[in-house]
Amino acid sequence: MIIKDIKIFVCSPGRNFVTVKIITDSGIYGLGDATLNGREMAVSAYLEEHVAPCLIGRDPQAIEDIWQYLYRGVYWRRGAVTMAAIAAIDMALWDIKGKIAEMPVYQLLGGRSRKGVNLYAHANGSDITDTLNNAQKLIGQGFKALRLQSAVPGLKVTYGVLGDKKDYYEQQGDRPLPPEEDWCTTKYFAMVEDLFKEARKHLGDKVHLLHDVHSRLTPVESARLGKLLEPYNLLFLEDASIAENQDNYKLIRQHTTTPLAIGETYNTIWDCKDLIQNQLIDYIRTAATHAGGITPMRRIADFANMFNVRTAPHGAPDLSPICFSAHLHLNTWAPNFGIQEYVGLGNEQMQQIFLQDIRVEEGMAYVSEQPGLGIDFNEEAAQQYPYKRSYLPVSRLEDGTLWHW
Ligand code: GCO
Ligand code: MG
Repeated sequence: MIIKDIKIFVCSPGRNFVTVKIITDSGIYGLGDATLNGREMAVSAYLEEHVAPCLIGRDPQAIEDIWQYLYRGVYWRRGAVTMAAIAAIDMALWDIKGKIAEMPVYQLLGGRSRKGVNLYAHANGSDITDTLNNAQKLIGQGFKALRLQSAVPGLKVTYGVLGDKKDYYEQQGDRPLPPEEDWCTTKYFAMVEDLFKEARKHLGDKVHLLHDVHSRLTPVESARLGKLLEPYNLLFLEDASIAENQDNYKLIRQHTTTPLAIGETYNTIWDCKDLIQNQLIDYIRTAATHAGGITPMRRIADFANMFNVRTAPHGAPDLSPICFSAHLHLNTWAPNFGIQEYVGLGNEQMQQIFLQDIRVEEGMAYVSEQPGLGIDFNEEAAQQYPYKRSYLPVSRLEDGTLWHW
């Protein structure tokens, strides 16, 4: 069997997705997600111009060799664009291998470790009451873990909370330039403890609560926040500080027992090596699409397992359903799986394009039993929703200084 053709699709059913389809001479094909929000066309060009020509004629079953060829072989290692491109190829090859073996991918990884995958849903709100009302609705739908985010009084926009806008695309209107948001740590601290105090009062002790800081705090501020939230028993505090310098987390860790999670922007195991081996975090949140595919996600999971770190893959709306499927296979297998972020199975247009049979019930997702990843891609439907240029926002402090978004 050889790789006969590789097609790259960029469609926008509400938001942009980059999809790779590897077609073999036997007719079997595989699908992968290469979406990099705000930089989609860079990955698409990388795949089209630099990756696809090198893979035509190769054995699609040599997943490991192809991964090494694209990572080690090119000299220019790592980086978000490169790793999203490699990720999509890797996912598509696992999909093909599963179809050849007539087994779902989780079986190829080592088989089932659990009956279903625990999810956490997002409860966002324009104020604390609104967030808690949304949380109650999700609890009513059976969710047992919730990420709580609430707008910060006095700021124009707060990450994770879009008010009446359904996504960041709508926020940009017809002028596709990065929207500008503001940040003030003092105003945030004035809100955040009340959010969790009220949440425990109204939602009780049984529901798991999580919170995303989206890298807005310095390490010492993160340490203070972790301590402040200890009484409310969070499942984890996500992205408290940027960890380009992984040592930042030593300071945070020394001061708090609130569990820590990070990793949604990481491209390789090297980005989290020190965090994991020094046990500075509790959950690693890498995504198959941004960390190079299923092959390295499996390595990260095994490495993390040695240090009592659990996996909690990123599950934002800017990862395609193909990535979500890949995560469900990894999560069904990984002995140290923790929890999966979940924002629904996509809008109506997405459901016409990405065809899947994932079941979500009572806050748990159940992986497809179809051979491979168990997801299909409707090319004609995708063509109806062409790419639209768009950006993620940027963030500035109130004096105008550019800050982490
Ligand atoms: C999360 C996230 C996302 C990101 C987005 C950026 O779900 O935890 O932080 O919402 O902001 O994926 O591309
Ligand atoms: Mg996040």
